[in-house]
Amino acid sequence: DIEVPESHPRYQSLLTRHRIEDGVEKGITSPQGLIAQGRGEAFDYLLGERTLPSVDRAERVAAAHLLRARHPVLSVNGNVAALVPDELITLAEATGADLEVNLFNRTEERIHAIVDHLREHGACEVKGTTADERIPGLDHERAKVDADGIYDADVVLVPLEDGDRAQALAEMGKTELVIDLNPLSRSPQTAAVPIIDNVIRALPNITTHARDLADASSDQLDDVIAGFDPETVLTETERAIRTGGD
Ligand code: PTJ
Repeated sequence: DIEVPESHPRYQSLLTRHRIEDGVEKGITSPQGLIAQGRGEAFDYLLGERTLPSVDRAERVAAAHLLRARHPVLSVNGNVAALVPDELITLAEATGADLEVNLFNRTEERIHAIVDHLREHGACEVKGTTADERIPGLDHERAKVDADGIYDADVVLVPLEDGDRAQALAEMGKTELVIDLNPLSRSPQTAAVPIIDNVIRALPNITTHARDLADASSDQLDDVIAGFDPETVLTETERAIRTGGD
């Protein structure tokens, strides 16, 4: 393990990088995950490495969707498994969501490595190994999902998803909650709830909102969801990136 002094101005960023490197070494994260992380870091830097107020609202709406869902699923890829394994499990517990490993560069080896990794972190059940259904409109490997997981879900949280699959899931009628630091990327643009934030900040904050809303009635959850406009988040984050302000 590397030692990064907490006083270092880029402490969080260095720690994050180290987790991704570690993920690649363990066979959890794909080498392309390093490139994705670099891209994400650039956007995070431009956003001021903070959760903007409109994004915090989106995270509350995401929590309401997960609590309101018939069958919520958190999709797990090689980057989030390396970066936020504990936070994924905590959010799944707080909202009653399933965890399902679903990869862009799918290999059985990496699926199993991620399932084992999440189990080591305390997850009871992790889906993604059955792969007995297909998302229509995608090529074979990327279409694979579990029949009793993402295929059946009505609400799916997809952190760092590629645009094609985000669109294909939306076309199946699923409510998509997309975490992606790039507001210009196609996946947050097709999402019901675009969350333009680092997964490292987004997941714990969605959990905080879920706990806060735990006793809310269905009507109260619907009110949280009804007032939400995804365009506002995309516009405000893009403006913040361009101007360095809120
Ligand atoms: O493990 P796999 O095979 O499923 O592959 C996962 C990656 C992420 C490698 C794959 O889906 C991929 O190549 O994604 P892209 O097309 O590079 O897109 C990743 C998006 O996530 C980019 O828009 C990044 O800006 C964004 N991103 C990267 N790191 C973070 C992030 N968003 C939020 N938090 C981050 N830490």
